[in-house]
Amino acid sequence: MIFRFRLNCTLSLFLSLFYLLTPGFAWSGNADAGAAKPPEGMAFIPAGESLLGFDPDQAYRQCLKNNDTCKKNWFLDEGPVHSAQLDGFFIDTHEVTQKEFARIMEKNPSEYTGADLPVENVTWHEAKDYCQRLGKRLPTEAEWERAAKGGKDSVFPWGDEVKSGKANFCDTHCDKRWKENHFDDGHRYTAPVGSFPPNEYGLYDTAGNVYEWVMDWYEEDYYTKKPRKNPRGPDNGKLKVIRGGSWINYSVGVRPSDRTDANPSKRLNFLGFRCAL
Ligand SMILES: [Ca+2]
Ligand SMILES: [Ca+2]
Ligand SMILES: [Ca+2]
Repeated sequence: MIFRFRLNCTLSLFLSLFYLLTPGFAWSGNADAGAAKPPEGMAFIPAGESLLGFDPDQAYRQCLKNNDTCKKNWFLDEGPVHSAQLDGFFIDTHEVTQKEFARIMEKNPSEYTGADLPVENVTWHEAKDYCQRLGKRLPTEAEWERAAKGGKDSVFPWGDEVKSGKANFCDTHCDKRWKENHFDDGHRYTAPVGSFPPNEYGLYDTAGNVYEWVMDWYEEDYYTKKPRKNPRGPDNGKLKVIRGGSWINYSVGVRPSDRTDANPSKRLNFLGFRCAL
């Protein structure tokens, strides 16, 4: 017992010294280096097996709970649920803010202005450029979905039902005719990033606020191909994937498995991004 204790102490001391004396250890390899220390403002998502997608029929039924104009074909691109193996990676804990974007890009294209509001009205090309200038990149669609689910298989990151105060979507404050009057998230348009509780990985606003550009081209039936390891999307296409829903969407649109698309040159006042590494 005492011997084992001493051995553990010696081992701990050795490892502590190793970490202290090895410059940049946490950075030297790829993001799989165990519990690597995340750069400021980022979270580490460990390597692992991840369930991607959602049953389209269940998503359709979820939609009908709060709206009567749901269409089943909105959800077909989420099926079937399948498993994929992903390497570890870092991802921004927040959507990129206007203050952050303006500091690097020397402009702010957003419609709803405020330093801590998420940048919107950005093209996919600008989002990619911003991340690259910081030595980062856009997340892949699979990485984004794994990160947004927070290691859970529930319908929303917080559970299976919509609740007020969990995410910014088109609630009673929203000025669209499809608003869901029976929910109150406190925001008509965008909310300052981090206004709602984080998911299990410590990520804010993966559900709602602004949609987020990811790296991949969009293909409606991509999930039927069930790519097994580090999916990167189709080789080419015309539209890019956007994820997570926004202030303009039905609550069902802010589920972490929701998939939709946008033209990469398009500027939309409900579409922003976050970076990965
Ligand atoms: Ca709202
Ligand atoms: Ca978001
Ligand atoms: Ca969809």
